[in-house]
This record gives sequence, structure tokens and C-alpha cells, in this order.
Amino acid sequence: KTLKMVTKTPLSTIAQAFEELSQCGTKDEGLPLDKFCDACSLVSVLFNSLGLAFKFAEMEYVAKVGNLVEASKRFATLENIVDADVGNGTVKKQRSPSRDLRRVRQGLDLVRALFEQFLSSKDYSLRNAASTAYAQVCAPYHTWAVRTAVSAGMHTLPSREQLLLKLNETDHSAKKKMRRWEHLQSLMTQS
Ligand code: 1PW
Repeated sequence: KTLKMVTKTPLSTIAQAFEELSQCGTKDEGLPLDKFCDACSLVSVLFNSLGLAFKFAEMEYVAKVGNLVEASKRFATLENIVDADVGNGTVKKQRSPSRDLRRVRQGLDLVRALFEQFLSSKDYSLRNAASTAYAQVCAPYHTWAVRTAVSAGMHTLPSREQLLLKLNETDHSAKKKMRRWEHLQSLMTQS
């Protein structure tokens, strides 16, 4: 009888963290900000696996998550953040917690859209998947300069096989974990 290998990969760690998070919140209390930040921090591994050209994207994402960690000393839930900034009229103000929250959610949504593309076909290149996901989720909110830098970066993305290797996944195992992520979409669209 062969031993079944139980390997924890970045994708399984992330999927598990968000599954646990989705069980934390209740309708009335809202999602706990500290746990949300913990789960979000794990996602930077994915950005990191995209290569040097996306270092800036990773740093941006990590900085916003860091701001939210700071905010978690004052706010208990995601809903508290949004309520406070709506009340103060600061939802659009740079570095306001709700703006940073919006950016981080957009990052998560980007990964979700990328997975969706990735799952849609076996011979879909990472570059095509990422370009489509980016165009859908982020491009409408980014400046021309950022969009140009991102489209240049797309040419440097690793291949599908290289990415899977870096994440210690096979096509099959990655798909299983990426599907777990899809279920968590409702979490991202609340409040
Ligand atoms: C596995 C994930 C694959 C995704 C591949 C595509 C890479 C996406 C590149 C995102 C680039 C983010 C660049 C920065 C954007 C800034 O304009 C913005 N920051 C964020 C995090 O959106 C500035 O925000 P701010 O400070 O004006 O509120």
C-alpha cells in the first residue's frame, strides 16, 4: 500500500485560509479584518511567482495589505472600514483604509479571474490568461502608465508549466485547488 503524500503547497494553504475565513463571519458581525489580512498576505506568494517584471505589482499589493493590518488595530471588520470612510466621505482618498481594501479585493479578484481563465483550457498560456483577467478586472481602474507597464510585463511571464512547477502543482492538482477558490467569490463581493 502506498503512502499518500500530503504536501502543502501555496495553493492549498491559500484555499484553506479563505475557506476558514468564509466560516468566520456572520451576516450581522461582518468579516474579521485581522483574519482577512492573514489570508491576503498568503496571496503575495502568487504575485511573487510571476517573475521580476511583476515585482512592482507585488510590492503594491503587499503595501496595501500592510496598511490594512495597521487599520485592523482600529477596525474589527471589513464592514467597519467601509462604514467609517463612507461616513467621513473618504472612500476615494488615497491611503484611506476603504480605498486600500478596494485595491486588495481587486488583487484577489484578479487572481480569481486568472484562475477562471486558467481552468477554461488546458493549453491556455499564462500570458493569455493573465492578459484577459487583467483587462477584465483591473485595467479599467488603472492609469495609462500602469496599463502600459503591465502589458510589457505580460511578455515576461513564465510559461504555464513553469508556473505550476514553481507552485509545486500539476495541471490536475492546481485545477482542484483553483476551484476551491471560486467558491469564495461571494466573500469578495460582500459590502
Ligand atoms: C497570479 C496573479 C496574476 C496577475 C497578473 C497581472 C498582474 C497585475 C498587475 C497589477 C499592477 C498593480 C499596479 C499598481 C496599481 C496602482 O495604480 C494602484 N495600486 C493598486 C494595488 O491597485 C495605486 O493605488 P492607490 O495608492 O492610488 O490607491
